[in-house]
Amino acid sequence: MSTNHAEMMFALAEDHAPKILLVGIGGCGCSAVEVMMQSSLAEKVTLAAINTDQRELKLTKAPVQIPIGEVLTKGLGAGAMPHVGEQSARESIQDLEALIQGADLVITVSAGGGGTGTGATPVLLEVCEQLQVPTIAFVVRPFSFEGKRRLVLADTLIERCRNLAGTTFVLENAKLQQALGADAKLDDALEAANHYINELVSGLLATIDSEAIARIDFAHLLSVLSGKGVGRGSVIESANSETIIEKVADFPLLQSIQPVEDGDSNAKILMHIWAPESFTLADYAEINEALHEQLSSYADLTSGFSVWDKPSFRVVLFVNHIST
Ligand SMILES: Nc1nc2c(ncn2[C@@H]2O[C@H](COP(=O)(O)OP(=O)(O)OP(=O)(O)O)[C@@H](O)[C@H]2O)c(=O)[nH]1
Ligand SMILES: [Mg+2]
Repeated sequence: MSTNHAEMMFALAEDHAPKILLVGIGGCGCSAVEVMMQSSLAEKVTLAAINTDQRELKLTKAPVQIPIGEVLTKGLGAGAMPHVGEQSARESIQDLEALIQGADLVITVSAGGGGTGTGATPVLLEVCEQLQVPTIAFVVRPFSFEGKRRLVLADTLIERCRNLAGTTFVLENAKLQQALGADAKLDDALEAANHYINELVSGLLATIDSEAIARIDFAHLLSVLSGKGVGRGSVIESANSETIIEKVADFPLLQSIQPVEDGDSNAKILMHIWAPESFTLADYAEINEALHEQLSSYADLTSGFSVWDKPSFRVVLFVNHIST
């Protein structure tokens, strides 16, 4: 890919809008990008796909597609060998630099356990660090039935991302399996997982969306997602405003956080609520106050709100846990 291509993609962004690049790496990352191509996220960020496997890469239809390690792998994939994924990214480092150039934020989506995602993601994050571009990494952990080796490799990737990305969000395929039940087919589970990733990333960016009624600015988002913490994210659906407060306060994600002592928090919470049109700013203020009361004993809470055309509510919740 040429630098001009990246410049052209960014030139399409609204004036003064932050230039956000979302990069899917490897098979899982490319499938996630494929889902995002069909969603409204495609209008808000520049979607790019990176792979050693050229067939998977082309299937994404992403506007920016970067084959890596063409000499090393002949475009056939990294064969579940992370060192091949890593060397492939190094072989194509100039293309990666050209991709990142000019971005205000880079979000990576990849899975640990295979070769390309595990090996190439840290190289891309390193390039971002060198170019001083902030980063957020979404890392998928494989199903436990895929075997211990894949899980160990995924944990290695999470560790490497933690040292490089502003926040590393960990998504567990196993949790999705539980949610879908034992009868779910693998393809359906992966598809559902990719839609979930899309909802989480959309939720994260909704916090800065200019169409939101209550939103934060881009610099604020970056500050919440900095500190090299481990992030967890979740989407909570609710039929009415009363149950939101209950569901959020009871949420397991928040239970692992230590309550704040001496006013010093090691966790930051970012939350965005979608509500029906009938929902007023006063209603939002009420929910917000209740949540602040419940959660501020745990952490620093930032929230926003958008109106949508559905009768129900949705909350996207992120916790960035920074170890001290
Ligand atoms: N959620 C989700 N997980 C996926 C998907 N595809 C693969 N995975 C998971 O990701 C892990 C790594 O697979 P891939 O992303 O395909 O591997 P890769 O990075 O392309 O590695 P190589 O093919 O070896 O180069 C798998 O063990 C699965 O658990 C997907 O579409 N969605
Ligand atoms: Mg692959």
